Amino acid sequence: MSRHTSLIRWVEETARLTKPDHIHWCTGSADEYQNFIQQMLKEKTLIELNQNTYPNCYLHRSHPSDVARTENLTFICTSKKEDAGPTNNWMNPKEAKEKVGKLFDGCMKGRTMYVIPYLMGPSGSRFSKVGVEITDSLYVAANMHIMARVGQVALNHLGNSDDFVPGLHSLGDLSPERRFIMHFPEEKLIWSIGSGYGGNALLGKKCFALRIASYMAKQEGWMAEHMLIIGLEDPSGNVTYMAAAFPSASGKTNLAMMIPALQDQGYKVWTVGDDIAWMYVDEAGQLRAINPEAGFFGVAPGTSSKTNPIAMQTVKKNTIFTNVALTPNNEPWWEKIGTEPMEGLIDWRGGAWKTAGEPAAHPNSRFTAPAGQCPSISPKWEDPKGVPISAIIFGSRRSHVVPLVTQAIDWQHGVFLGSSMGAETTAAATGTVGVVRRDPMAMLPFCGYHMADYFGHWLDMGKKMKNSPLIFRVNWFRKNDKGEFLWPGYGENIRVLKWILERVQGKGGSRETPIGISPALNAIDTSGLKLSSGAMDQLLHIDRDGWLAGAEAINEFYEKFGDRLPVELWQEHARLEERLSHAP
Ligand code: OXD
Ligand code: MN
Repeated sequence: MSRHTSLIRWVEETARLTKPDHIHWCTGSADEYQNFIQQMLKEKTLIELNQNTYPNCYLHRSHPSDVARTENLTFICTSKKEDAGPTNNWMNPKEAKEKVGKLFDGCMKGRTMYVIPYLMGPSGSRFSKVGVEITDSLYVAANMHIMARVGQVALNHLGNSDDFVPGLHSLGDLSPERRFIMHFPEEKLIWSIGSGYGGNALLGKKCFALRIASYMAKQEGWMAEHMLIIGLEDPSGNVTYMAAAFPSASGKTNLAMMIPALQDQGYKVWTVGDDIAWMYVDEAGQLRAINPEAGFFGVAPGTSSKTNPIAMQTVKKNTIFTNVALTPNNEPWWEKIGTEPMEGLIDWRGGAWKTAGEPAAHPNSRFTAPAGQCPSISPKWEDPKGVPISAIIFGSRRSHVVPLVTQAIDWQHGVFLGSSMGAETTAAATGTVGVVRRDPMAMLPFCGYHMADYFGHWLDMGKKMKNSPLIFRVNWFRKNDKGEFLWPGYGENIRVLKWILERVQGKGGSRETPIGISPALNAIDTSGLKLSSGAMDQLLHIDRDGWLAGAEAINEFYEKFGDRLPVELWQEHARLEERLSHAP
């Protein structure tokens, strides 16, 4: 099928190592997808959902120990340890290949090896890149059909070049003891074994489009970021594009598909992407972004026709659900879907749901759905040139201290805000949920090289831009003394986006504060919004003591990087402390 010699050589080498019974080259066709589905139904690794209400939708249940990304088993294998930096697990590439190579030896015996050429990014874009995933998981092959552009389109893009990112994946024996997600950025190579979970196994997503791509981006002068991309249409019909970084499971898909509360005023949100942005500076000095993915791999729990009606419509057809619960009517169900759990509900493990307090759907249960069928998909989502980015937003869950919105003073200060962002952990990765950790630019688990060099790259990229996008920090999750959310979130977040848009347009009332530029009193449009009394003051309040403690936490974090941390960030840190010390 392929005339690409280095690709064929790699496939042959891999087959010699993994010893599959059969090799299947994926074409990416609709027939092929249906064959995969039929085969999984036969093998009982997929359950057919109600085809009247959810046509072409299926449910997959993963192994109960394989339900989220495993950051502790994820490695960056650079030849020098210091190039992976203090925030990544590191293994020497030779040692990694020996150790994990043994696990791959014969791992596909009795199985079929699927070779999946795929394109990340729109067809015809010079910013799109080719990956080839080899896997022994049909579930992975089917999901890749949705998440990337698979088959000939990728081989066409490759042309005569051998510039593709190889990714070898096997389910192995699914044991966490023999689970490794390995990245070799210097060779642009991925090896993943022992997990079938999305972020560990759909290698185009986190492994290529973030970890390997961030390394390539640093070398080649572009940016690979954990960001959604939206177009905000204003009442005049103008569309302004924004990119926003939030840690996993913190509402990115909801924001990307928001139905704005201020629809009556003429605002509309267009979805370009919900998870990853590849960005570059064009000839005119404008930052532009493409969405490298072709589908959404979204968190199901909490998604409802109230919180995200667009996602609910998007997943009504052609969707693979993973680890959600199943109703007696054969429909998917999850916590906060908008209906009460019913008699006869089957939980994500496949047993009758009865345990009070135990969720029926796994908290990190997911849907995989084609982006093109999303009702709010932007007409520009596959524009080969990408979309021009006017604002960059950093957000995370913080119950206290961090205000609803703050604008950075300039690009350098914005890089400081992003690099020092703290976030409460979520169920998207294994480990404790709800503890604050530093998650710079929401990239902590996804940066394929030394994070201090990554900050330096951000600073350098700013210098290449003529009109760099304005940078903002947002927090939808601030709580009052009773532990209740102060801000309603979801569609109401448009009120914050409206202020951001006004700032981009050189309008929007503002005031200087020790931590950056805040909205002036009444600058956030709260028309028609019932907030409890004093809530807006609390939402925008600058908690001086909290920020002083925060500055100390940033200090500790920055110290990890030693003298590799760009001096500009220490300058910003000193300025923050200085401004706080003079604050009333
Ligand atoms: C995701 C994640 O799946 O960030 O997008 O974990
Ligand atoms: Mn993500």
